Amino acid sequence: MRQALINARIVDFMDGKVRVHEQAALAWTAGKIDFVGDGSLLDLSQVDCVIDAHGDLLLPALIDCHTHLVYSGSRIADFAARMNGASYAEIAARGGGILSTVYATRAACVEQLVEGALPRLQRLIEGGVATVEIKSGYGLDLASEQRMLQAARRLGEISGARVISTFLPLHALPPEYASRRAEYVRDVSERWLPTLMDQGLIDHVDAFVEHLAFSAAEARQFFNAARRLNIPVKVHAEQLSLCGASALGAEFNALSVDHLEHIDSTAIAQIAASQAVAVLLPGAFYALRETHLPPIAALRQARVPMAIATDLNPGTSPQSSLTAAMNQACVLFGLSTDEALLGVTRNAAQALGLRELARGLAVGAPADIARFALADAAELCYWLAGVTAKAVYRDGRLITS
Ligand code: DI6
Ligand code: FE
Repeated sequence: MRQALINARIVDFMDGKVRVHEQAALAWTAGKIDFVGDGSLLDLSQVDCVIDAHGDLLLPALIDCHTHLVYSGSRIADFAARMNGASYAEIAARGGGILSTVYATRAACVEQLVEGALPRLQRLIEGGVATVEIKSGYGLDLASEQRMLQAARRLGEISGARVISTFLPLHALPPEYASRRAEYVRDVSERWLPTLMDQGLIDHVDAFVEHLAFSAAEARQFFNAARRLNIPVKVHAEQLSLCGASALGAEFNALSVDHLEHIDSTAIAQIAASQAVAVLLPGAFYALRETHLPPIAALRQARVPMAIATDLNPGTSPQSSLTAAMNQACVLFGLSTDEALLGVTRNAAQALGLRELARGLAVGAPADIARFALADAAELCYWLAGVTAKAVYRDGRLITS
């Protein structure tokens, strides 16, 4: 069946310049775009289902390339403690923080994980998203990491969104390995990774490189194991301090290096010489009241592609609107609205290794389309709390309206 959206205003910005094509139409068959352009050139007798867009904007559906949206339990007490002056590290030391989410997540079965995460995913989709990356890392034992990754796969099936799943065992050291760090890194690299990969549960791997998490040397050991299995790498890099994570990312040809508040000019040159996308996570910067800004001007000058993601997680970025993250990237980090648009489409696709999606609304590309009843694409960045899409299609199938 061939479908088309007509009377649309199609926003094209894949080369970095935003243009709006008025009176445009978009058609697709079997999930692939086969026409995009002047509405008068589309032969409607060759279309089975015509939808009048009534002048709405059509954009490539948005891509949230960094989330931790599968988890159980609540971190509201952590938030309250932070608002009373406690730091993220203090809260972790007194039993809150990542490990409290780990205990709650370990106690949940796959169905409970799915039930808890689905409303968060649904809100992302309602905001225009059709592709979401979901990380593990709150299980931290083989069976619980497996359940998290199974929940991510299941969420993709239920919601219709394209879910990319990332194995993140180096997120926090689980208490049962407290005095056995080296053994933990070896177990996740040599045993858990191949096991979960065999089960088809892993698309990418990631590691949280930070003083309060894992060292670059520990992450290197894990990434070497991933390389042997041909699994692409991503890395949580220089969020709270400069730890050599982006250099490690460049060394392993990472798809992306994420956070980067504390990256320096040497590391920027290293990632600029690699394929890595710089994924900016302004939600965590905002929620933690960070003050050390990522060096956007230097990243821009080095022509490092920049993406924006929610980092949706219960501890440091409780937000399920990607357009709100675009607003934060503009207001807090100084991105232009055009940069923010590229950051949730083309560059976010690149950060997930999704070449076809990086082409945007082009003939032959997947029909991943977001429809917004807005006057101007920059309005996606304008509203503090984000905007809602009128409809979202993934591979030509409506996933919300
Ligand atoms: N960086 C973060 O900010 C989150 N994870 C990560 O690798 C924190 C996750 C949490 O506090 O639950
Ligand atoms: Fe994260």
